[in-house]
Amino acid sequence: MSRTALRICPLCEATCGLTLTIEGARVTHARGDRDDVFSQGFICPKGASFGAVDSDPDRLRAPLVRRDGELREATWEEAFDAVAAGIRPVVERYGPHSVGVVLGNPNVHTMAGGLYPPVLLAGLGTRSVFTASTVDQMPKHVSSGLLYGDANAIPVPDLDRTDHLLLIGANPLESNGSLCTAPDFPGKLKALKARGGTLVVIDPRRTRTAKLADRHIAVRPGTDALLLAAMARTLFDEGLVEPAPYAQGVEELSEALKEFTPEAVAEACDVEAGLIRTLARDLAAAPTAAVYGRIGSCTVPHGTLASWLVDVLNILTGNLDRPGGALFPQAATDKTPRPAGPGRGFALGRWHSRVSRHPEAKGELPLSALAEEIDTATEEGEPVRALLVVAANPVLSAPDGDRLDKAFDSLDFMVSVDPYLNETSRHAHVVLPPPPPSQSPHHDFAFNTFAVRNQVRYTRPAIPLEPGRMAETEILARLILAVTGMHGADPAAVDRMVIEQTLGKAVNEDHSPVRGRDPRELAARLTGDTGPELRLDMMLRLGPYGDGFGARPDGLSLEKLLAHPHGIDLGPLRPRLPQPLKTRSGKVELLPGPIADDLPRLRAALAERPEGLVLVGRRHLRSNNSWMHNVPALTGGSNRCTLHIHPEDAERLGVRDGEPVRVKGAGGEVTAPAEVTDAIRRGVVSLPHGWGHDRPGTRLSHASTDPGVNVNQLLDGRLLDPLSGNAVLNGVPVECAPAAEKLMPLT
Ligand SMILES: Nc1nc2c(c(=O)[nH]1)N[C@H]1C(S)=C(S)[C@@H](COP(=O)(O)OP(=O)(O)OC[C@H]3O[C@@H](n4cnc5c(=O)[nH]c(N)nc54)[C@H](O)[C@@H]3O)O[C@H]1N2
Ligand SMILES: Nc1nc2c(c(=O)[nH]1)N[C@H]1C(S)=C(S)[C@@H](COP(=O)(O)OP(=O)(O)OC[C@H]3O[C@@H](n4cnc5c(=O)[nH]c(N)nc54)[C@H](O)[C@@H]3O)O[C@H]1N2
Ligand code: SF4
Ligand SMILES: [Mo]
Repeated sequence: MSRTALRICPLCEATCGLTLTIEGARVTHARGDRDDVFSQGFICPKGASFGAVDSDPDRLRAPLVRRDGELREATWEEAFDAVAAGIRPVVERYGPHSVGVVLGNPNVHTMAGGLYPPVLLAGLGTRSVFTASTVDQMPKHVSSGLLYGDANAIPVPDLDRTDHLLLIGANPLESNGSLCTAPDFPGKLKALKARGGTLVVIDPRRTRTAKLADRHIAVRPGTDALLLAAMARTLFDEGLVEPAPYAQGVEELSEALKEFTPEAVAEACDVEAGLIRTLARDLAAAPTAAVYGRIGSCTVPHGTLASWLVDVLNILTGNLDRPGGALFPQAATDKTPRPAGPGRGFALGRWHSRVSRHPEAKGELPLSALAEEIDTATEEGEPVRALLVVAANPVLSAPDGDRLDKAFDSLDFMVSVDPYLNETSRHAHVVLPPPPPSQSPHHDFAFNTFAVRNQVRYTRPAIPLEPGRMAETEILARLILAVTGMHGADPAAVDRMVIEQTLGKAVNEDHSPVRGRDPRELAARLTGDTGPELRLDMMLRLGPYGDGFGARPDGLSLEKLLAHPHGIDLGPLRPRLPQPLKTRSGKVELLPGPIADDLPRLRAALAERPEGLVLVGRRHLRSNNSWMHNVPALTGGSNRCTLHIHPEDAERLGVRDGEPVRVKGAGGEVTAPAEVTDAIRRGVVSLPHGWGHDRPGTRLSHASTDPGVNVNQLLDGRLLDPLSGNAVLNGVPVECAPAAEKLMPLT
């Protein structure tokens, strides 16, 4: 007997609705849900393998606890006892900052990850917080914080309506999009072209996305900020700047960009000055246009400046906040919008990391600094002695995994919340495995705030929890209790506390639909089968489309959402300014102080020309960072850990297709097979990340048969974008030689 159930796909940011076929307790098939209000039936090869990902036999079924040096299966009770006994003494003896927290990428793909980490961090009171954001999009948060006063106010290109799309360092045909949640991104790009629009792609590789483009510019890695600055300069020089009534600092911006003429940047970027002018003119001339930058523009030395310039170009051409341009989505679980007006602004560097004095950004320290925060003693403060790792695999995903390996081994205590025993979790004293996605409820707290269309969807677990399993929401609630000295309390108390606090605050807010009401009366009205559902109901009802607990009877609630299993469409993106602004001026602040202070560094880059090869990354459609190489259906073919190298470079170095190449960077050396291809520009080589599954003590039976190498071992962890603390993962100098030859040391 088979049945079907709906499940939003958690395997990338596109959030497609899936229809799962279920036999017994197993997903045997996945297809796109044609009635899904957002994805309308789209599915990619990865989503089609949902069943294989879900039922991977290597997924842990029970907690592991280290005894006599070995990780062994244990009961949940034993596991949480061990967590409390391991963490509390560290907090009590060395203070809260001695407990580090690492939050990885899948937290934005789970309900648990959306609801509990903020409570965990507040409860612990630690400043030792590290997340995947600082190997990813932290530059964008910082530029948004500075421009708009809100680090989470990230404008999204209006893919369905734009006339002109400029993509920088993004390859949505493989990644399916990021900070731009759009099911069928490839189809949307084709539709743009079919309606007469223009697609421009800036990428040192001729990617599948670049092949679709009307114009592809193979920029020199790491120089996008210069290129974008010269485009902005051109807009000023040629009188193409549109008035921006909500912005301040246009004159100052024009002055600050003076030196960045197309001629001045052309050589550094390796893009002709005339072409840069054309790019700027085309952008200005399009009826509507959107500039969008992603990983390739963020994970570079000038990541924050490039991220800022992306928005500057949208603003100067009048495309920010207009249909067809780049707009701020409004998610159903956003906080009740407050009236427009000056806010508190965005602060950077309120504290610093202990060892290298990196400024915090958004309350986080650079993931690249995690190893030194553990393994280096200083006069001031305590090192990190215990670590809670939730859905992260920094040994492969962050720079210098070998050093992290050693640092993790030196910890007093480490907890991993992870379905796999992998390169990182093998160091833990306790591993707490969440159930597979089919057994978890789903709502996209994070991605709906980046979606190209406002919509809301919720799916309950497609399969009931197997005996012996614990929902990840409950795992995290119990973890919070165990590490904050409340071990053994009812996990529902965590949800009750959040509900009480949130409603208590809402009834005192002037703009709230529940102003003046009794929070207990409101709490009693919440519906849902679980704590997380009650919280979702509360957020929906207080939110911008909510029923306001009766104040707006037609509005959203969980009950209403459950009655719409394929979701509720909330319409296209709409102009929202000035409401989202939280700057002190109440305006878009075009040239914020920290940005102006960073411009001299960009000026210095005008003269930089890398002499040798530089390394960039790449993604493959059937993969996802470090944790999907264990599913046979998704590996093989072109999804391999090879070094892409241009034929001319290969010939010069004596490197032959398929033969091993030694690659050496400032942080170490790896050997990978060469894949000679002219789809990469000369002087650039590419390795994908997330590989290197050859470490002992893991349980990844398929991944370890074709382990690949860890590209991040080549990186120097000290190389950061200073404003955001984001790791530099692209445009890194390397040396390559056939494996038999000896490499010269890097200078
Ligand atoms: N060189 C280079 N390095 C990169 C990048 C790059 O482009 N180049 N990209 C960077 C980017 S953008 C990111 S986001 C990071 C990602 O780096 P991480 O945040 O470390 O994410 P993953 O490598 O995907 O590892 C995710 C971990 O979560 C576990 N997991 C999977 N599903 C779940 C779940 O439902 N619950 C829980 N609790 N755990 C789960 C997996 O087993 C795995 O251990 O990597 C970064 N590293
Ligand atoms: N299939 C798959 N999908 C994924 C992931 C995955 O691992 N696999 N990871 C998910 C995550 S965590 C994220 S953050 C997103 C990322 O989503 P994207 O940003 O779209 O990711 P990539 O496919 O790595 O595309 C980055 C592109 O930047 C180019 N690039 C490198 N350096 C530079 C540079 O200096 N300048 C310019 N202009 N371009 C440069 C690279 O050649 C590459 O083509 O993808 C998500 N989706
Ligand atoms: S595009 Fe992303 S969300 Fe959609 S089916 Fe593929 S992996 Fe899942
Ligand atoms: Mo990411």
